Amino acid sequence: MRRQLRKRPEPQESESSVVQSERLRLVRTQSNVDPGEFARAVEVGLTAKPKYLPCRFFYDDEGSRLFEEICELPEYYLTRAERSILRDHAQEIASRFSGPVTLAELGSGSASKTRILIEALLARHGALRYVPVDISHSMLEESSRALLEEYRSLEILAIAAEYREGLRRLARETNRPKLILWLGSNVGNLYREEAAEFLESLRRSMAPPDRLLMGIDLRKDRDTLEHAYDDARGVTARFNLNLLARINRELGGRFDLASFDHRAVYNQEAGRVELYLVSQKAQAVPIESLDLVVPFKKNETIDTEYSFKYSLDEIQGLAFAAGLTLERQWLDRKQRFSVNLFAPAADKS
Ligand code: AVI
Repeated sequence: MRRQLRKRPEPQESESSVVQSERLRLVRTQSNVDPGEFARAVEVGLTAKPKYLPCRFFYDDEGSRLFEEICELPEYYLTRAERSILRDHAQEIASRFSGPVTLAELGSGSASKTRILIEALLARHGALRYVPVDISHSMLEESSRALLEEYRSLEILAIAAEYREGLRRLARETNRPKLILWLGSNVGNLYREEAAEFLESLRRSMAPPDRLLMGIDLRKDRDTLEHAYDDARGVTARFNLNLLARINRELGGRFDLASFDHRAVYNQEAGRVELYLVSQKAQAVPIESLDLVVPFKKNETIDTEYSFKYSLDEIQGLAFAAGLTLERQWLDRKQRFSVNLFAPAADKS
């Protein structure tokens, strides 16, 4: 079951670039937009056994808005824990570089936690080049403009692309050491082997002085985890159900959202929270533009997301598999979340 990363043929180096101002350049790779992709994934996933939908499709405008809301929920400790670690250690991170750096970020979104590092790096080195990579062109443009307003000595190259294409573009930024951010435990939405493989390709794009700063959520008790993914206000339920709403909006689906439940289960052995949508009854749902009717049995599930959690040993194992060295690791006060600084392993670079 493929979730976040897509394997595609190597794309042609085709990109369109718009210079917005002296301090802002936006680059968009051609393969960034593929209007048929969602339709194909829905057809494949809803005719499979068991049914599934890849979690990368959560993030249309409504899904991105709901995700921002999730990040502020009392039960979703991940964002707060990561933010507190960054606040406590941003200066130490900035001091690890002796001169100006390029700060790159994968899946930057609204870049809210990034500000902490931007400020520390600007305070230490005076100037900063920020290179956010995100699939959403509109989010990139909006957050880049806001950052440039706030920070006069900042320069931005914003890349609207998927991670792999973004990395290829990023590898061309060679004039300064890079600090690459991959925050929010986004790595958790990849299978463990996929995560190692992706990090290895990321490591191959790094030069010896470059560093990767990655937020990784930790294994912990079932209660804390299941509440984090099934909050009392039902925001995560709406986020999950938005996948069906998106099929209705974009593909002429006739899902009745009220007849599906949101379920979050911690699979302790695999160390992952699993999200499902569960059909409350036997039903058949037409999806017009796919010319498809999807049958559901009562209690039949659609797998929508796995969110892998790591032990400290598993983080070391991940680093080893990817050819990275864990240079420094910080945990929050309750030891729920980790922020990790990796260097390319000396024998690999
Ligand atoms: C984006 N990703 C790291 C989130 C997570 O925790 O796996 C997505 C999420 N799904 C439900 N709540 C948050």
